[in-house]
Amino acid sequence: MKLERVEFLHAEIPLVRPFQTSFGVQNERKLFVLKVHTSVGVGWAECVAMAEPLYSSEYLFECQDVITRFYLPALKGEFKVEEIALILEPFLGHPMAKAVVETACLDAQLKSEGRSFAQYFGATRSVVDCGVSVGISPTIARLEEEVALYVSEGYRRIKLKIQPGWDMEPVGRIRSLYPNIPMQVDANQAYRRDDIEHLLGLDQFNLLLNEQPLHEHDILGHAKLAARAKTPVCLDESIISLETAKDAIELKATTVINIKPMRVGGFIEAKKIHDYCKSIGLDVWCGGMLETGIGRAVNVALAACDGFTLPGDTSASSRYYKRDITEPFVMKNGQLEVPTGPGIGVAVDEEYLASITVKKDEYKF
Ligand code: OSB
Ligand code: MG
Repeated sequence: MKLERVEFLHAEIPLVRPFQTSFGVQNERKLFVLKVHTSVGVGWAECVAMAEPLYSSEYLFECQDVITRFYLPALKGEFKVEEIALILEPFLGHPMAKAVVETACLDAQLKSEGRSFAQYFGATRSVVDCGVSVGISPTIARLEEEVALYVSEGYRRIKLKIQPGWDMEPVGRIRSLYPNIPMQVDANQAYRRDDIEHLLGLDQFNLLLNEQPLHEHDILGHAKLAARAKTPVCLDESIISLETAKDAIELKATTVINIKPMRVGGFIEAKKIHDYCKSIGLDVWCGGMLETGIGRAVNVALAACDGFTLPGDTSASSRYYKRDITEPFVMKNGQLEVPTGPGIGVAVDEEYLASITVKKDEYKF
């Protein structure tokens, strides 16, 4: 295929409730969407980088900058979608920026072939199990209310965000209210090696896993924790490629992986991590970044592959937004349906998107 023109759309969508993690509070999603016009048709993708470099080193406007300055010039002329990662490899880092370009081109390609992302991945499920990620609350009572809502809606797994000062007490409270629900925690790197002894306190709560408790570069620290803890350690931020996944597994720093496709440079790399983990019997689940329907659709398609052994952060649109920018993902019986239409399989509500767009740029070849 050949790229002809790329549109960069920036929008803001309020979240249904603030989402607080150890790195900050999000009241709205700053959305950055790529619409690529190619020789085989139009493709869409959503960049998951946040407005500020708080979850990872990437941030929105840097993504647009690296894409316009380096990636698009390098993609001038004919290429195959499967070659994009190799063409962009000399430009170090920025996996989220690379991922959004590759995913938009892949959407255009698959649409032109009449194939869905799920078919492309070789996915076998028609529905995926939903987990939900619950932010840090102002009070334990408020946390109880929010969790009660999600449990009543049918979520099959609860993930609680934690940080120093918000860990044993809220987790213990929710566990005592729901003794049997699958539960896990995520600190987004908020602890340090000195806290390992303290983190062993989580072992009493029968958790599925402890997600990224230490700094993203502290593989050794995670291995030290994993050697002592009963609760499996699950890396998120530290895993940015198949290579880093293999290394962390061999070093025993992780025994479960949160496969967040856009964090590892795109869905092709994410599928490789899935395949590798499946081949060695390691549990994986599909992470999320508060995506709208555009990004969620592809996450759900990937999560439909049979190596995903745990419910993902693949929640319903209503968990995040009053109005999604595609048809909403509606949860039934704790599951979402996998889109079957060509490409991402959902339609972008371009009128609504235009009405919330705050900035629009264009790159012409
Ligand atoms: O660490 O998994 C994370 C959201 C934004 C940034 C990082 C994370 C998250 C979530 C929510 O936990 C996942 C989702 O529901 O999309
Ligand atoms: Mg995480």
